[in-house]
Order: sequence, then structure tokens, then C-alpha cells
Amino acid sequence: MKRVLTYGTFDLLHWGHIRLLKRAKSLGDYLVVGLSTDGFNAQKPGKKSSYHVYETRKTMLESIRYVDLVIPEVTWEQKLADVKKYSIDTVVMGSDWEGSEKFEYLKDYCEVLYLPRTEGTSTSQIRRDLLWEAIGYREEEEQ
Ligand code: C2G
Repeated sequence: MKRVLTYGTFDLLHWGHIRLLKRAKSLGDYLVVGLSTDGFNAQKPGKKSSYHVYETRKTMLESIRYVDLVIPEVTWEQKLADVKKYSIDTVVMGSDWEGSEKFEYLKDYCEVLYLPRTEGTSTSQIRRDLLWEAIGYREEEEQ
């Protein structure tokens, strides 16, 4: 039983998230997702507060066929404890995390893999697109 672990906020769940989870699961038999809590997100530099609260994001992730367990991510430092507690063989992240010291140190304890990000989509892109659409809509209304 090969066990895989990944982390993220997974807000406004989109195709990039689903592809990451699908590829992560294909690397093993059991996928654990460390889901950033609202409090932890508040500590991430430059991260807006998520649209969906933790419980909503957790419920959405648990409904995805590739996900076997969702655990809270409350600190940057919990990863090694998670790897040991859940007997993780492989930690997987998107390539935007490639080489990050937040993950590289885990290589002494398990495999660490970075998978190419899905281009053209992101939570912030979705937010921007919806905002512009709303602005455009309002301009049409005022004309
Ligand atoms: N991702 C992706 N393609 C996208 C967007 C995201 O492959 N277009 C991947 C990210 O690389 C990450 C995962 O999907 O591996 C979750 O993305 P986020 O929710 O944005 O996670 P992030 O805010 O980077 O939090 O301790 C690690 C952090 O919790 C990761």
C-alpha cells in the first residue's frame, strides 16, 4: 500500500486542483490531503482569505474519488509529523513549490515529487475573471 500526501487550500475547487489530486493518487494507493485551515491561510504571505471556509473545502475534497483522507494543515512545520503519522511514501506538490525549503527537507524521510501546474487556471484567476465580468455587467446596466 503506497501512501501519498499533498497539501493545499483548494479554494473554489477547479480543474488544476482536480488534475493534481488525480495525478497524486495515480502515484499510490492512498491519498492524504493536508487542507489549510482558515487560520493557517491567514499566515500565508500574499494569500487572500479563502472564499469557502475550511469545513466547506473539506467536504468538497472528501467528495472527490481520488481523496482518501483530509487532515487539517495548521502549521508549515507539521509535514514531517504527518509523513510519520500516516506512513507516507511520497509527498506531491504542484511545480510552483519545486525546490521550496518547506518541502525539500522531507526528502530525507520520503520521496518528494513536484508535478507540472495546470496552466490557465487558478483560484485568483477565477476571482479576477468573475470581478471583471461583474464590472462589465454593471457598465452595461448603467449605459
Ligand atoms: N495547482 C496546480 N495547478 C493549478 C493550481 C494549483 O497544480 N493551476 C496545485 C498547486 O501547485 C498545489 C495544489 O494544486 O499543489 C493546491 O493549490 P493551492 O490550493 O493554491 O495550494 P497552496 O495555496 O499552494 O498551499 O503547505 C503547502 C500549502 O498549503 C500549499
